[in-house]
Amino acid sequence: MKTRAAVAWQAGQPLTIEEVELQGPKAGEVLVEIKATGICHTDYYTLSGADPEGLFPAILGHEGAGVVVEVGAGVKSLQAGDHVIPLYTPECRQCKFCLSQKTNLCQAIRSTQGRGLMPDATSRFSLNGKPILHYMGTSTFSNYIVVPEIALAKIRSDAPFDKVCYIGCGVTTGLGAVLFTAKVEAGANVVVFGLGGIGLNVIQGAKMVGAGKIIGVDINPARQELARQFGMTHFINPNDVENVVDTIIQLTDGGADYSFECIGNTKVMRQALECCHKGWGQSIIIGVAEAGAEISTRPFQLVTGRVWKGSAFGGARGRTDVPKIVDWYMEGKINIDSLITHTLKLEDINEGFRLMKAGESIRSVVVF
Ligand code: NAD
Ligand code: DAO
Ligand code: ZN
Repeated sequence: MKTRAAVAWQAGQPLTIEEVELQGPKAGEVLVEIKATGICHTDYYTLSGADPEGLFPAILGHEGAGVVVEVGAGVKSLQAGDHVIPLYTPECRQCKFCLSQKTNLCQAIRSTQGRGLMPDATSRFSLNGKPILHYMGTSTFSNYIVVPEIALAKIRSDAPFDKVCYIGCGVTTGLGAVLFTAKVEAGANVVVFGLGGIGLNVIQGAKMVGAGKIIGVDINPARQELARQFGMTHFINPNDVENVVDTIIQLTDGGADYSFECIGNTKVMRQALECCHKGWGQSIIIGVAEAGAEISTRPFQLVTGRVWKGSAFGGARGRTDVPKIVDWYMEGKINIDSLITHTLKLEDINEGFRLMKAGESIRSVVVF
């Protein structure tokens, strides 16, 4: 079949809208009509050429929601008409990683997904006979996609696609880092570095669990108002204080119980660790730093009890946790609508990237 898609031909170039050839689902695969997709910072990171594993030509996008059109042989858990969110972190429930219950990093299709291919090591997308690669196993900038069954979360059918698509990455990454990775407890003091599409969801998660002080740090003062609506109690603009770490230590009587780095800046990662409380403070790295970057601190920071952790997709097990997060949205327990600042047509997808780069949007959503 043919599908409309935004194709990334090479790093640094705008996407172009094409009628792409899409092969149907093979065994264990599912054809999905994508109804809406968010544009995430990570799509920009890959398109910019900064991602050393970025492959071209490819169809980017990893934050979508849609409807199952057809299932391949052997698919048991889904049928045509089911509403789904594609998962760039699948959940096979059989690999060593899934069975460990210690991580959400399912490895069942990792090697082919990392090469932009389906599990049989081929692409379902092509144009003029030449293959176009998948991206993060999802490629939600295409109106129709083929995805392995283990990379689809089935969600309730009354949830609006143009809002819950954001649960496919940003919402789950932020909330999950608080709930699943850090397991923040009520009353804990939390510091969030970077108040963008991820950081605001960390704030929302911290508020949800009843955190004490929720301190936001951002160089963009315009982020303050929305962050306060989501539960931030104190704001620090690093440009207005002499030393961010000292300011946080004073505000929290010795340091944060939990800090979250939601920028991808290795210098800020160090501040996020060093503002943590001696003896128990934990710092969670969410931001993706530039290729080859390294983090540093004095080892004594760790000897004296501070803990450095990372979080991918919020530590969420997609098929298990994503439907629950959709329920929370539908029950009014979390706010997504205020974070979706722009809704665009596929033809205007490059405008979505411009808005992100200019810091003018929190989330732009493309509706097909
Ligand atoms: P964003 O651009 O919307 O937000 C980043 C925020 O950081 C902005 O408000 C910006 O003003 C602020 N900022 C920039 N430099 C700063 C500094 N030096 N000090 C303080 N604030 C600063 O980005 P986002 O969509 O929220 O994504 C944040 C990061 O998370 C990116 O690196 C992205 O790739 C990564 N990410 C990680 C995962 C994961 O699973 N770990 C998932 C999605 C995104
Ligand atoms: O299992 O080795 C692996 C890789 C899992 C990829 C997890 C990606 C999370 C961070 C990238 C940001 C995604 C939007
Ligand atoms: Zn697995």
